[in-house]
Amino acid sequence: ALMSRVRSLTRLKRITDELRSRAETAMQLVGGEMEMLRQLATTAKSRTLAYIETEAEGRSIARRLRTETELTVVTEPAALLQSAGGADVIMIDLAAERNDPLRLISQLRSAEATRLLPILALAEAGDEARAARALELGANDYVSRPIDRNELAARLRTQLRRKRYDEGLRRSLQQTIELAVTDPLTGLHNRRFLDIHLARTAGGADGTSGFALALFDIDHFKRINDGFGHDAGDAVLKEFGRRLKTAIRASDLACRFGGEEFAVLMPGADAETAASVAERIRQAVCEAPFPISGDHLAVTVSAGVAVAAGVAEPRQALLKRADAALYEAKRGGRNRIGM
Ligand code: GH3
Ligand code: MG
Ligand code: MG
Ligand code: MG
Repeated sequence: ALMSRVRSLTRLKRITDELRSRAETAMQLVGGEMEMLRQLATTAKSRTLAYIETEAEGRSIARRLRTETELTVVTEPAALLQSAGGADVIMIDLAAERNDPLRLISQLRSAEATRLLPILALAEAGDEARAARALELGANDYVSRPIDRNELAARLRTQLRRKRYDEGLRRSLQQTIELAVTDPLTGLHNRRFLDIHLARTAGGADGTSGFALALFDIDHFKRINDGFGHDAGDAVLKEFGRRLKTAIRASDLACRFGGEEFAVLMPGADAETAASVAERIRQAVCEAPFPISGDHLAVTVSAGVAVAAGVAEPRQALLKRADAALYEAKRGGRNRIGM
């Protein structure tokens, strides 16, 4: 049982260390602070879901933990599996004869929704071997009968603290990743995100289905900056981002490529489809002036469209062709689509 406890704790530490290191690296990338980690103290009452074989003992445990957690007792494994996702901690009675509590632990560990939920086992007096087995299968800790109320409460709190800490790490990692792939001005994805997607589209399962890329560049954008100021320029970029987003399908990926250049990745699109999407965007820009700081600015955009020439084509080559097509559109007089 001691060895199993050590192994269980080692496993936990590995997961948390990995998570912390990723969160820290990500934070450093965007120059953020580990603020999330300092805000982990929380007073919200925890929810514990317990699978206890007999209702009488379930009631007794619930009564003794009343001030500690909001405890819901179920006497059937199916009921536990059904609502486990909403709990903070799971308690499992290893003495439950009718069903196989060890199997229940395995099931919780293999389901996505409960994979990381803290599991606290209740062991029979003297049945350390079974408790050890529970730890090996993924339980985080156990308490032996006769149950000492304070020990149970303390072990419960420990699991809860760990869960909140991990959740904090996970949240900050998630937020940092979103920041790292989002353009702050337009709220669209940025070039980093597009690059990741281009690489995936190349190597992914749908690598054989074609896709198209359209590059957009606002026409004479320097004149807008020069004539109306940089803030007006920024507002034009925002408005363009909105119109771009409105004109594409949910499965298309729009991003700010850099400066006043934008890109749309269209999975599954052929040349004709891609050209018509680009044309729709061009029209959405020129058909109505941009309402910017009391003015109405006439804005136009040019685009270059390229269709992936098969899985083998390097993504840089595709980008180059789209850029060349864009250059042709500019040379041809702007406010048009190049292919
Ligand atoms: P054209 O593309 O039609 O050839 O002309 P252009 O005037 O748009 O040409 P160019 O691509 O050389 O100019 C882009 C300008 O966009 C230059 C840069 O100062 C401005 N710019 C780049 N990023 C931003 C930004 O985030 N905000 C603002 N306001 N301007 C930006
Ligand atoms: Mg440009
Ligand atoms: Mg240019
Ligand atoms: Mg331009």
